[in-house]
Amino acid sequence: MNQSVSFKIVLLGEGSVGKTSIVLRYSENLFNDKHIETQQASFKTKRLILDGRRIELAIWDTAGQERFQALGPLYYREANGAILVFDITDEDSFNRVKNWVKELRRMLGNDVALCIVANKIDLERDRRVPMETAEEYARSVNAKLYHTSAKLSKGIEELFNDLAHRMLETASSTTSGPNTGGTGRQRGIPILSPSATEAINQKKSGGCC
Ligand code: G3D
Ligand code: MG
Repeated sequence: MNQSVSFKIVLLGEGSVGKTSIVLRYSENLFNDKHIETQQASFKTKRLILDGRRIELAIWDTAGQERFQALGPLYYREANGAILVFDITDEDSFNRVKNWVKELRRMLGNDVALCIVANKIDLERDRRVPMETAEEYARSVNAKLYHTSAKLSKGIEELFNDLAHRMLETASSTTSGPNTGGTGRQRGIPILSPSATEAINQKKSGGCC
């Protein structure tokens, strides 16, 4: 089998939209009804095989900095994919996603694969963001819209699989070599900084996060 390819994925969105729950559901198939205190900016790794290629996803969750408007480029730099989450029962959270899209496009260009995620679809009766509005918006910014419920485990696997496919395509279509993205980012090769590697090792050895 080919060499393993690593991608960095970041989760963004207002506090309480379900970012940590989505990561937890995908990485450990868990849902925690009790409030999940995100402890530090942390990431989980997930390995999968797609089209015969070994893929390693480094999935970054926030440490709750979004509550203080304190998430900056350090968090999302070098991301190959971004998952922008809103809560379908909260219109403000949808507007916040629009701001993130602008910022990511400005800072990372078009090479970053954007997924807009309408989470908490199990609360359909309290929906405040019409599905068509979200679909139309996603199309207008060349992002894909996904409908998920971390609680009921709906749409999560599809979200990450689809994103992994898209990142793989972007990496493969790089004609000038894997290291030379227009934004100067590395694409389709290991993206782990020494500190990130340390974090992984910590996690493997039962460390926090
Ligand atoms: P965040 O990481 O974006 O801040 P969390 O969000 O994952 O911490 O989730 C915030 C709250 O939303 C949590 O409830 C969590 O259980 C709930 N939640 C997350 N995903 C879903 C979902 O798909 N459906 C429903 N109904 N709730 C969800 P609490 O009560 O602990 O604040
Ligand atoms: Mg969180």
